[in-house]
Amino acid sequence: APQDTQVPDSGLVRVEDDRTGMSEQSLKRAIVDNLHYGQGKDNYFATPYDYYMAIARSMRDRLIKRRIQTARTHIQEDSKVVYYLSAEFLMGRYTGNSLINLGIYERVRKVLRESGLELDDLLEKEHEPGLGNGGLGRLAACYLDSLATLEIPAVGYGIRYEFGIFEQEIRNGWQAERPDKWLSFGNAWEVSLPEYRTEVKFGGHTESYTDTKGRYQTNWIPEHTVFGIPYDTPIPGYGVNTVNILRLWKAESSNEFDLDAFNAGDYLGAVANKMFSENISKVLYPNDDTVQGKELRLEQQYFFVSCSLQDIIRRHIYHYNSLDNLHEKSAIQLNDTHPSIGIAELMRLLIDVHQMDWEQAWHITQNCFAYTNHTLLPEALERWSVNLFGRLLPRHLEIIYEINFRFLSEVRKRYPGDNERIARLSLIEGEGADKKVRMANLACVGSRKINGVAALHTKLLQQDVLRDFYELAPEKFINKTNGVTPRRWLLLGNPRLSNLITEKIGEAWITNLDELRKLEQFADDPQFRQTWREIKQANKQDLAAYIERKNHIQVDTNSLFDVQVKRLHEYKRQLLNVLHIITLYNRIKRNPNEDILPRTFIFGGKAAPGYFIAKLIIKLINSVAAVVNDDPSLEGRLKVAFLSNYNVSMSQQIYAAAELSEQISTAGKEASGTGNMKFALNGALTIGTLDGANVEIREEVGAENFFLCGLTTPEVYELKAKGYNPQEYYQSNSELQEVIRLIACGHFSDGDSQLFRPLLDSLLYNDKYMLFADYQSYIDTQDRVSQAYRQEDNWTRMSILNTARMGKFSSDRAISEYCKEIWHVEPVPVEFKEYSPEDM
Ligand code: Z15
Repeated sequence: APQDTQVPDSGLVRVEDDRTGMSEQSLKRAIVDNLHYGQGKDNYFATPYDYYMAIARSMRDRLIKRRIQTARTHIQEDSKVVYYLSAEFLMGRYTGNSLINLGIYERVRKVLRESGLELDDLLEKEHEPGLGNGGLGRLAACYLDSLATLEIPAVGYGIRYEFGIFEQEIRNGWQAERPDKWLSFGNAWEVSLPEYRTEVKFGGHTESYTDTKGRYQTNWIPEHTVFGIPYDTPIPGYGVNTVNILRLWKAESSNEFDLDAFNAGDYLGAVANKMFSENISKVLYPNDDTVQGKELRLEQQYFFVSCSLQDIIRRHIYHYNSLDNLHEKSAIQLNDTHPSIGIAELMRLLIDVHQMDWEQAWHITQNCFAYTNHTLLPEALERWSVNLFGRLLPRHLEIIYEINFRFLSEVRKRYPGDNERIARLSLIEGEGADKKVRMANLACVGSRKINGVAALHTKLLQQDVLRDFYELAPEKFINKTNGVTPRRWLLLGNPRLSNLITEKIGEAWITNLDELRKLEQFADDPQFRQTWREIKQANKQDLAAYIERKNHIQVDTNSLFDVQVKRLHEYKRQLLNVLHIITLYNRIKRNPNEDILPRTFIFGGKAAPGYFIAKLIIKLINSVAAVVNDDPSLEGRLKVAFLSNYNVSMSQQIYAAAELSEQISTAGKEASGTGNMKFALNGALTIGTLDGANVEIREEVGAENFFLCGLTTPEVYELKAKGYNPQEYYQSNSELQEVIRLIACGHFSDGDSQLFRPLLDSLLYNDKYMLFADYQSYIDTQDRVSQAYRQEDNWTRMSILNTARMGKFSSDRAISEYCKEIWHVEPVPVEFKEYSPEDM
């Protein structure tokens, strides 16, 4: 278990300590108090869930006290605030993380043990908040942790989805989705603030008029309005008093609107309208790295962005009594284009509601916003049909046309007659009925800074996807390689390894991950290596027990744990991994005595419900598993396990137990990846392509400690340009042919030769992601992995060096760069003050 940091324990108990005290006695009293008065139970009636709630509430009390102090300090110091706007926050369970960040995990564990309760079991009762799809949402969560730890005033703004990412079940090998009813047993962590509810308009039309000062004004008369109710969750920093908030908006029907219908006698119609409004925050769209272009999605985006900007403006005016300095006191980060409608919305609020003139409003807007791009995939770029856009947000469409008119006038001056360039830069694409609003172009024009999420990704943005914008304003572009929080991804997720590290080098690594370098000196120490191995072994045993319980598969904990966990997507190439498994299977079948390294292949990840090919890949993995796991002639040398419902909590356990990390996307397709960092931090070695942040991971850990495979990005481009033909690779590779034929003849589908045809056809006749081109390189590299794993001592050495050299990939490093180079914000330390009578 993690070590506690120094927290005050006076040993004395006072009544007010029930909500703030950190002594064992105070904590015990607090938990009993919350059990009684929060859950209405005593120890006779209380269920494990009641105990979980009591612990969570006891931590929430302690955080709220610090939150109040934090908010006061930020106001007293006129601090500039970072607003992180994101449609997704994939937070994972809060309670363990709060115990860690408060530094009392061990103490609470001890207190509970004295009453025969096991903290770790109780923490598992928390329903994980899964308000995100994958990398982008989890990055937002890591960044909130680092912002608070670095004592930066910050608010995360998003949507309080009633249903988070669906729960995945595997039925007969296929993915099935079930709704994630995460709120049905209550949420101990949120506090609602109905008094800060915010009105959002939709539809209708605009009217222009001249005001009493003779100024031209526009009035938006909406078709209907919706309320946003804010729900706050405290976000504690590690070992500091700063507690920021995550503010999520829930949609509720507005009463005024209902009243009209009710008064007109249309009771059922009014209730139906109410349901329409409340639909907005109902469900998270389950697509990752693709867009669905649905009206409800645009409603969600505008809804939370409008609520958030109105909230920012309300507090700014309350504090400064003017909006002239808004951009000096706020930095608004757009997490992808999902909140980029905010640029038009801030213009509307400043001009139409606060009567600012265009030039000043535009100056403030451009200086408030910065935009993070997360993808190079064309199918992930948001483009809304002008028709739909104008119907839902008529005023915003006018504003976007005006921004575009002014922007293109400047462009024309700079590139006279270059009409193609002007068409590419325009915020509007196409002609006539299928005109589209390009949200990435809006984000670029309206932001002061534009960043990619890994060095290679930023370079490709500049050369490719956003090339015209880069040529126009190169000073706007900046790279911010992603990072992950060492609190959740090592301290909380891998207590055995954290304890060893702290024992050896002290605890400074927790907030200064570069300290891990000090582990290098032990890389050749036999005793240390031995302990390092024992820890991985223990983590593997825990995971093996989980797999046995859930999948009823017995895995050999001496086999190599070869893991690919991430969203299912063709470009991530889970299918290439499967081709390798079948290759090994064929080798054993060909020669039963072949000396093959025993491996356990572990998969996890969700497919977007409408993504047929991704779902078929899941079916293939499970079909291969069914054949391979039960074949006695393999003598247990190969096992395949697809773990259903992969989520943050499960991933913590998986990273701790992993030995080989599969990062094999087609070069140039994965913007960064962040799982790659979590694996290496926990001592797994990477087999990977030169894609996204893999490039930088390899630089840091050293080429000799990284298993490189596949084409590089320039090679991919070249091959595509000269006309890639998968047949050329197929016809000359007999091992590959054998693999494809085995799938094709129905070996993994009870003789059904049609089931996997769509996968095989796409490989043989198109192979958009060039699996065949990389097949041989991947297989050769996997063979090197097998040899290396047999050199136990050297493998352990490489594993230690991977962990030791992961300092760069802390989200603390990433966030301090954002603070200095994009947001221009400074830490604001917060003092802790006990209650006093003056608080009344
Ligand atoms: C998403 O999770 C990512 C990009 C997107 O455009 C969307 Cl819509 C969702 C991921 C990238 O695929 C991944 O490479 C990156 O590490 C992550 O965002 C965080 O930047």
